[in-house]
Formats: sequence, C-alpha cells, structure tokens
Amino acid sequence: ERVRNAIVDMLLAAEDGYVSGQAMSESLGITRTAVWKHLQHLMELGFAIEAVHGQGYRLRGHPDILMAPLLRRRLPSACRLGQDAVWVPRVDSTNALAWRCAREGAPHGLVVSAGEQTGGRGRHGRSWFSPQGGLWMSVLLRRPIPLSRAAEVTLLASVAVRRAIGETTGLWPGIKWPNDIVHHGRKLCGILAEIRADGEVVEQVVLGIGINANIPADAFPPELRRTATSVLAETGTPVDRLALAAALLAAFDPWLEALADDRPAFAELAEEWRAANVTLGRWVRVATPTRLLVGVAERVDDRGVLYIRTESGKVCAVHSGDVLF
Ligand code: BTX
Repeated sequence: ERVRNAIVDMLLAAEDGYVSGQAMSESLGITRTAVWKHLQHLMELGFAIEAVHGQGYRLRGHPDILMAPLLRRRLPSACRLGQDAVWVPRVDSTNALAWRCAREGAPHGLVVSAGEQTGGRGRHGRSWFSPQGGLWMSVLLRRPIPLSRAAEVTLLASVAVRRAIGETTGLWPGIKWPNDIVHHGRKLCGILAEIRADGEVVEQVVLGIGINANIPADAFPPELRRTATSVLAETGTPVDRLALAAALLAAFDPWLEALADDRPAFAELAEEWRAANVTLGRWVRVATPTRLLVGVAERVDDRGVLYIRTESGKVCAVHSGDVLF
C-alpha cells in the first residue's frame, strides 16, 4: 500500500506530465516490472493511466475513493484529520478496522474507509447497510477528551456532516438528536462514536460516519425503503465523496481540538444545530439505556444533553438514547 500510494503521489505531482517507469523504479527502489504491477492494480481500482512509449505514464483520472494521496490533496494543510488514510475495497466494518489500526499504533486523524462493508455496524448491535456507492469512513481520534463531554463528539460530527453535505450538494438535511442526519424524515447518514476511556478521560474514539452518498433508491432493501434515502436519490446527481469527506474533516478538526482543550465546542455551534434539528418541540418517545421516556423534547444544552418534559411535568435529562417520533 505504501508503494502504491507513493506511485499515485508521483503521478499526481507530475500533473499533466509523464513520469517514466525508470524514475519510479529508481525512486521507489523496486523493479520496473514491480512498478508495472502496481500500475495495473491501480487501473483495476479505476485509475486512468496512459502509457506512452519512450515518455512514461500519465494520470488521466482517478476513482472517487479516499486513498491517502487523493484525500490529502483535498484537505487544508492545517487539518490534522485525514492526513493518513487507509482505503480498502471491502471490509467487515471500517470501525472495526480502525480499532485494529489503533492497536498497531496508528496516529491521530487516521481515516479508514471502504468501498463496501459486509458487517457495517450501527448502535446497540444494530447493523448498517453499506453497499458500494456509500461513504463509509471511520476517523481515529487520539486526543484526550473529558468523559463528561464525550457525547459532544457525535453532535459536533453531525453538524460537520450536515455542513459538508450542504456545501457539496446543495441539499441541507436535518439533524435528529443525537446521531442521525435526515432528509424529509429519512435517514441519509448515521454516526457511531465508539470510545475507549481510562477513568474520567476518553483516550481514543473511533468516529464512524456512514453517508448514503451514491446509492440508487432501488438498491435499498425493502425494510429500509421508507426510512432511508441517499444523496443520489434526492438530488439525482452523484456527489464527489472525496470533496464530501474533506469538507467534513476540515470542519470537524478545530471543533475536536476545542473539545480536547476543554474549551466550548458544541456550545459554539448550538445555534446552527438548533436551526437544523428536527427533534426539539416534538412529542417523542426516548429509549434510554435504562428506561422509556415519553414527552416533549424541550431543549438541548451546551453539552448536548437532551431534556424531555414528561406528561407529569417533570423534566428529565437524556445523555444517550434513541428518539422515536
Ligand atoms: P443506528 O443504530 O442509529 O441506526 C441503525 C438502524 O438504521 C438500523 O437498525 C436500520 O434500521 C437503519 N439502517 C441501516 N442501514 C441504513 C442505511 N444505510 N441508511 C439508513 N438507515 C439504515 C447509526 O446507527 C450509525 C451507523 C454508522 C455507520 C458507519 S459506516 C462507517 C462506520 N463503520 C461501521 O461499521 N459503522 C460506521
């Protein structure tokens, strides 16, 4: 993978020019046959590489996948998230793969993504339908976050996702507390933050984001047809997933730093969140880990805690749970 990425980097650096096989083999320390094998593999992944005898190779186009050299070029240099990336055509779950990378010492900001997931996961052991065309990514966060503020990670991510979808597609979806991005009540994206805490400090987070980007409406299984949708189904146009991912990482990066410094994070975005939210003011049922609450979703505080006014007039704070309308 390292060699493959280096080849892509060289081709991208040459812009419209040619890179000779000789130059690649010398700078990478591999044979020209090995260079050719890597180029063939890249073409299988969707890279358009032109070979001209006596000149070398030229990049004419690349697939819309989150390979490290492609993603890095779309990010502002100050963005720490996404500077390292692992892309695989198929995986059980990008969250699971990100944890495996974390165990091997992967750095803060690593982005793991896949063409498709065979065991995509949602919250509470639910599964996430993840065919080709979606944006299935996980970001490894290795910044200490106070445990009491861990819930903000998901809320900040939801604002970043909404902004990124809005900016790249013109579709401005709603946010359903805590982790769904919806359009006309149908789920467009789900967020799954898995945390490793040591005492009162969250040491690592794998932030999983699944955006139904370029999935045709009829590709959803019958049980999801009425509750799920995709960018492609809503706008009729495929979205550039690299642009979408870069926009969301660039937005999220400084918010995460604020959280790690224990500065206001969600508080700064609460207005934007409220303007986009589809939860407040509604009569809801909320399944928390311990009970079922019924009442009006009254407000969300600066830490992202949801308050429900029940029929008896009592106000209950909800730190995590599933909201049903
Ligand atoms: P959730 O538990 O809030 O939602 C899961 C529920 O959503 C499912 O039970 C199903 O009803 C519905 N659902 C499943 N797949 C889809 C879909 N593609 N679109 C809309 N609705 C669906 C939400 O969990 C968190 C999902 C995170 C997914 C990402 S993808 C990258 C990363 N890797 C991984 O394994 N999970 C995350």
